[in-house]
Formats: sequence, structure tokens, C-alpha cells
Amino acid sequence: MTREKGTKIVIVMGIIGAGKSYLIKEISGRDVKVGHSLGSCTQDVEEVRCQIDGQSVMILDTPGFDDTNRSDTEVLTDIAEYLSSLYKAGYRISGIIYLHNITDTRMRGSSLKNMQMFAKLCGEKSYRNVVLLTGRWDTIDQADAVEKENDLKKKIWKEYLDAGCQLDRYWDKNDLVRIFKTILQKPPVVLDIQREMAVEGKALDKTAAGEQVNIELSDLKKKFESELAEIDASYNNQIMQMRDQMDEERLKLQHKLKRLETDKLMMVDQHRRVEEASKAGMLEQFRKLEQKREEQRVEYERELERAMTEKDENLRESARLDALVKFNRVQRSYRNEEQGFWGIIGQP
Ligand SMILES: Nc1nc2c(ncn2[C@@H]2O[C@H](COP(=O)(O)OP(=O)(O)OP(=O)(O)O)[C@@H](O)[C@H]2O)c(=O)[nH]1
Ligand SMILES: [Mg+2]
Repeated sequence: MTREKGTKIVIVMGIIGAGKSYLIKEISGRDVKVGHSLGSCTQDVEEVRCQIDGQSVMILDTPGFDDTNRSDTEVLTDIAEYLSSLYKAGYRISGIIYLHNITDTRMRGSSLKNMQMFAKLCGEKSYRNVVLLTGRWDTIDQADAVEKENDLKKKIWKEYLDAGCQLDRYWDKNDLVRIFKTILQKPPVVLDIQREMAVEGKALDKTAAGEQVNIELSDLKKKFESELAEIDASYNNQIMQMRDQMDEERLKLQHKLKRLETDKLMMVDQHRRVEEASKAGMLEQFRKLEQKREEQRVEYERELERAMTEKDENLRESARLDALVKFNRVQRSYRNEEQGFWGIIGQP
């Protein structure tokens, strides 16, 4: 780090996309890279040198908190290590600007936690050099912006304003020049994070800001764990419900199957009975046929006897032949009928 002697240092912090780089570009007139997408733009602490009110100033552009790609711990580590080495190199900080985009439609929960971490990083002793600044007043309805600022003053920023932080707003470069001039007149301060790390030799996680991150991490962990437990419980519940439904379905199917088997048995039995009944009917008819055959045989013998009583031999022979022909014809028709029965009910 090579810096001119007497250079005053101002650090700009805030969540990603708050407009930190834009602000620094405005006040410094330097070619500072401003974000064009929703993602974070500034990745490391960047030093931007300029002259303000005849003084040599180095503005520190910082990566934003609340980045979806980097955890707040990573961002804090970068800033804290940078600030610690700055202190070791003998530099002190004239001002700390915490920038908030006044057009933010709703106050995110993360705004509060970022503010708490920022406050721990600075420490109360440096609050007199802290400016809580709202930007983009040029792009929002005035009454709306005032209402949002009042909300900040009454809620998230109240305790810090009460403890000595300054509140300000900016529309354009003139406001920034005014704000920077005021800052540059203040006696420089040592931030808590610098004292803790560079003087007391604490590791980042043992500093107030680091502990704040740890508290948030453990809160987050607890929140995730309880959400996970809720998901597990509802998952188990759904499994139980599904299992109950499946059991019910299985029972229904088993009943259905049983009913089908009973129906099948009943049908087989009925078929057998019908078959037996029809067989019995046929046997009855067969018996009647046998009886008729027998009756016809008896009738034939009677006719034969009658024929034998004929005196005339020719007439007697003729009557005997008539009876025999008749007998054979009728017997043949009975035999045909009988064979038909055997075909249906099988040979006895
Ligand atoms: N009109 C207007 N646009 C602004 C203002 N401040 C920031 N912007 C726009 O907001 C977007 C984000 O601004 P940046 O300055 O990159 O925000 P940042 O805080 O540096 O973001 P990170 O580096 O990602 O943390 C850019 O498109 C800027 O042009 C402002 O005061 N007025
Ligand atoms: Mg930036």
C-alpha cells in the first residue's frame, strides 16, 4: 500500500446494488466500474483517489453485503482484513458512509442484520464519523422518499442516530461534495474491527462484527433446521397418509378378489346343477324311449300272433311280413333317437 501522506480516507459500505460505486464515481470523477446487472459488481475493496475541497482523498469502494453468490462472512473477511492492514500501515479513517437506496420498495430483513454488522464493525466510538446516507432521491417521488426515510429514522436506524451517527440524503454531486467536506473536517477514528484485529490480535470470528455474523449464522442454521424438521414432519405425514390409503385400497381389492372367487365357485356349481338337471331330463326321456321300444316289441309279438291265426297261408305270410316291416321301421327310428342321446350325455 503506497499512499500519499495526509491522504484522508473515506469508506463506503452498504448492501449490493445500493449505489456505492455510482456515488464514488460521481464524487471522484474517476472511471469507477458501476454494476449493470442484478448480481454484485464490486468484488474486492477498491481504492479510488481524488481531490475534494483541495484535499487528497482516498475513497474505499467495498463489495456489498447481502450478495447471493458470496456470504456476508466472506465479504466481511475481505473488508476486515483490508481495514486491519490499513491500520497497521498507519492510516486512520475520516469517514464511513453507509449507503441505502431510498427506492428500495420494502425494508428487507437483511437490511437490519447488515446494519447491525456494520455497526459492530465500526463500534460506537466511531459513530461520530459515520453518515447513514440515502441515495437516488432523484428517481423517486419526494413524499414517498420522505416517508421511507422517516421509517428508517424511527426503526432500523434509530439507535445508531441516537448514538451519534449522522443522517443525510443525496440527489447529486453537490450534496456529495457537501457531505464529504463535513466528513473530511472530522478527526479520524479507529474502527472497532481495526482495534480488535490489528491491536488486540483477535481472529475475525472473535471480533464483535464476526460474532454478529456467527449469531446470524446460528440463527439461520436454527431457522433452516426448524424448516427442515417441518418438511420432514410433513413428508412423514404424507407417507403415513399414503400408506393408510394403500392399505385401504389393498383391503378393498382383497374383498373384491374374494367376491370374484365366490362368484366363480357359484357359477361353476350352478353350471354343474344345470348340466345334471338336463342330463337327468334326458335320461328320463331315454327311459321313456326304451319303454316305447318295449311296448312296440310287445305290440309286434301280438300282431305276429294275430297273423299266425290267419288260415290262408298267403295272407298269414303277408300279415307276418307287414308286422315285421313295421316293427323294423319303428325300431330303427327309436335307435336313431337313442344314438342322439348317447351323443349328448355320453355312453352309460
Ligand atoms: N439514477 C441513479 N442510478 C443509480 C444511482 N446509484 C446507483 N445507480 C444505479 O444502480 C446500479 C447499481 O449501482 P452500483 O453503484 O454498481 O451499486 P454498488 O452498491 O456499487 O453494487 P455492488 O458493487 O454490487 O455492491 C447501477 O446501474 C447504477 O447506475 C443514483 O443515485 N441514481
Ligand atoms: Mg460497487
